[in-house]
This record gives sequence, C-alpha cells and structure tokens, in this order.
Amino acid sequence: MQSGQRIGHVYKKAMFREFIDDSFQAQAKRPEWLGMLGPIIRAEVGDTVRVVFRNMASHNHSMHPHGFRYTKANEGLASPEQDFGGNSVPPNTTWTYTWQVPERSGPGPMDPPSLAWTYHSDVAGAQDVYSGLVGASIVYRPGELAKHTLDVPAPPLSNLTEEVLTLFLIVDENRSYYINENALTKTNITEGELQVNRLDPGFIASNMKHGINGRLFGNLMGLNLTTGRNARWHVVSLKDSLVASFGADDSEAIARRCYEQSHSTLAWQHPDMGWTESGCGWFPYRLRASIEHQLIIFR
Ligand SMILES: [Cu+2]
Repeated sequence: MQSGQRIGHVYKKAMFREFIDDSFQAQAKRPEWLGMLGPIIRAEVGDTVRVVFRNMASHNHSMHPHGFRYTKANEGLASPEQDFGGNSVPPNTTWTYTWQVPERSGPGPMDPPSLAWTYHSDVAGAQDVYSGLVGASIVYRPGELAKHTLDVPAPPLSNLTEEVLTLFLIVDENRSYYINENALTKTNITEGELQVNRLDPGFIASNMKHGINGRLFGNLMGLNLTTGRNARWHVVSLKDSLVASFGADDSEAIARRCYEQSHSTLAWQHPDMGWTESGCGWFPYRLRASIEHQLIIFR
C-alpha cells in the first residue's frame, strides 16, 4: 500500500515495447501474461534476428540478448572500452541489432521443441534491469515456430501448442533509475517530514518487489491454458536461485541451467505439458527464492 513513507505497489518503469510502425506510434498487441516484460523474441535455429531499437526513455539503454551470437557492436553491453554501437544507445536514437541464432541456442535432442532465454538492457548493469528493461526470447527447432502460439487460450479449432513464460525476479527498486522520482511523487509524506528517509531500512526493504513478470501479489493475469491441449510453460530467472512449484502438493519439477558467469536460469520446461480435466482449474503458482538464507515466497 502507498502510505506515508512507503511507495506502495506502483512504480514508474522503463520497459521494452513492440511497435508495428516505423515511427514508433502504434504498439503491437501483447498477451496480458507478459506483464512488465518486453515482447518475446521468437526465432528458429539458423535465423538471423533483427531488432530496431528506439530508445524512448531518459537514460542510455541497450538490448543484451542471452543465447544469441553477435558482434561486439551488437552485444548490447556497455563498458569503458565498449560504449559504441548498440552497447549504449542514447535517448531518442535508434540502433538496429543483428543477432544470429546458432544451433547451440536451440533445443538439444532430449529437449522440447523450444527453449527460452532472457534479454535485458545492460548499460549500467543491474540498474537497467531494475528500472524495468527485461524480456525473453524463445528459440525453436526449425519448423516449430508456426506450431506454437503465445496467445492463450489458442483458437479452438487450431492445433497449436500453447506457450507461456514467467520470469521470477526480485526487483530492487532502490536501484532503479526512477527511485528519486518514485520517492517524491508516489509517497504521502506529511509536511513535517519534509522528505522520504531513503536510508531507513524499512523503506529499503519495502522496495524489494517479488514479482512474476513484474506483477505483484498474484496479479499476473492471462495465463489461461486450455484443458487437454499441449502447452509449454517456460520459467526463467535472471540472477536468483529459484524453485518454482505448481499445484497444492508442492510437487516441484526443477532443472537448472547456467549460462554466462553471473546468470542462472531455472529451466522448468516440461515438454508438451498436457492439462487434463482433473488438473484444470485454479492452482497456486509460487516461487521460493533462496537469497542470503532468506526464504521468500512469490505467489
Ligand atoms: Cu545478462
């Protein structure tokens, strides 16, 4: 709740959004379950991905993709030696990223037909992600993309496999570019208080937001898979060690896959998960994260 010295559950964010026109006026339709995430970049092994990135935010940003192959100018990761090209795109400018999708990005022989990766802005490291600039990609075996849909429920007469993705992330709003603005405009301090006490441990703790696709307190909507239809539910993370659980019995299907040095992803990607009559209906979907010996539960 927004009250006194606390910001509450609504924060200003910068987010990746997809446009359907060259002038970046009309946004593409997007599944409700995406929440805060940017558009899902979908590609098959062997494809070349091109993303025209227009920075409409107030700081330099980029797109750094996991799982793709790129040249240095297309890495989307700024450093003192690497602040050229697509690694640090200033506000109101455009960069076109070109990424290759090599075989190693795609599913292996024992994997389902698609695998998920994440992408994020990486000019100031975690500050970019905590400001909201994060999304995901799905890489398919050749010929598989057209057999899947992110629009759930899928059209009744199609035989498309439904596919959704959830990113579990603890957003440290204290490290967002917008923390000063949020503290100023989204609190209700009294005249006597003058300003928000940014060093108050309670304030700092209140800005650690445990979300699924950026939505808090079970408010992620639109995960409406169809009974009896094939589905794939990708579970990804950026940096925390996570356990996701489906259903009331706490049955956990976990696999962990590590990539890069600093990122781990929890790859709970069950092949062709079928939703049966007995398994349909509401079920609790939550996540436990073990961070510095604290047990945190997302719902
Ligand atoms: Cu990364």
